[in-house]
Amino acid sequence: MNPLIITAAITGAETTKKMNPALPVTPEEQAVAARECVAAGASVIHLHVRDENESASQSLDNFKNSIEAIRAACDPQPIIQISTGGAVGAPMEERIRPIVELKPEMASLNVASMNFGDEVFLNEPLEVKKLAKYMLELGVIPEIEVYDAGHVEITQRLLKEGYLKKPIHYQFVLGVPGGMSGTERNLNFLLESIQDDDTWATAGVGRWQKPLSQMAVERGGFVRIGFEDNVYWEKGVLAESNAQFVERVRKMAEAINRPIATCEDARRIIGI
Ligand code: KMH
Ligand code: ZN
Repeated sequence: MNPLIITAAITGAETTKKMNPALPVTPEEQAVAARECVAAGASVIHLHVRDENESASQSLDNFKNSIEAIRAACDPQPIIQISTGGAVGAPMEERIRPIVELKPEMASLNVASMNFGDEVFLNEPLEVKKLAKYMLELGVIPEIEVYDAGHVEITQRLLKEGYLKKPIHYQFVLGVPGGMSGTERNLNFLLESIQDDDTWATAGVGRWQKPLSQMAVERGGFVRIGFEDNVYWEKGVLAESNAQFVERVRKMAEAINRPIATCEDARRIIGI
């Protein structure tokens, strides 16, 4: 089977230390978390950053500090995938700036607006196109965040219109209240909607993380885990670290002899 790319979404924008005290928020904490995750088998770090009050931030300085700390701590070097989703309510200029200024290897791209818990996650069509165009021109590889049934079709329209190029890397983020849940039926629908030369991964939110990881491992997809999506190891038990989740996914792969992608494999597969 193809090597399994494991992405660690170590921090997120909405998770707080109140929800899990082990959440890494400072650059130093994120560096330790990233190092542990890479040692356990992760090859991509999906990165959100925080300010000095631990609030979600899209500031260049916060990104620079975290990236520098993670780079210094990790060997081999994971792909650092910058979040352009930020927190709900972050203005698009702030979400675009790190792409333009820092030109990361990879970044997330959210293609549609939706309810997100009790809030609205705004991704206006013209702004999405603007962000996608920057990524295309700067050679930043987008990972398309798919939360709901129509998002694959929106992505295919963006591809047709020239805002994206093949192959598309989909991240199925399932379980957000406002999007699709992480049932096998929903995953089947999404897999029927994408094309063979695209890649896909699952990011199960909350209780969906473990079963979706298992499905993706068995079916040739990639897996995202981490505190951004889930703070519980099992019902009622907090996870100790992001790396604990990476190890669980690695064991799922080992059980079926699926190799784990190295950082080098991940760059080759993603086309960096
Ligand atoms: N925080 C969510 C509203 C991304 O990183 O691109 C959006 C998010 C997606 O986390
Ligand atoms: Zn994110």
